[in-house]
Amino acid sequence: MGDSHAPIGVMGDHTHNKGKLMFAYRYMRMFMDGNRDGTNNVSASSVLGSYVVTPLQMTTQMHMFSGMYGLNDTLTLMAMLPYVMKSMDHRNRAGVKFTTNASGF
Ligand SMILES: [Cu+2]
Repeated sequence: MGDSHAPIGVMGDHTHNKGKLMFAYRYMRMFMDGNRDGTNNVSASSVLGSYVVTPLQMTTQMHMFSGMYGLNDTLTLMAMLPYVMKSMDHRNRAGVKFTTNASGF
């Protein structure tokens, strides 16, 4: 397909000629706050009426490594390896706040 590419962030928009390689790195950050039930906002105290712990906010970060390789002029292989880091703040019925973290490939 030559040198034309969609904007960064648009994946799978092109192929490569035989033997051509491409590597990419992307960083993504997402912040979420509050709780919902369907389309309605739900307060933390309302959640704590039904559950012993409520989430308050969460931050997700992702390092995305990807590569492409032109197997031949009509077939391109693509692989993606995301490393995700999540952090969530909580509050329990006793008013104690705490944070949990998770990360990995
Ligand atoms: Cu490519």
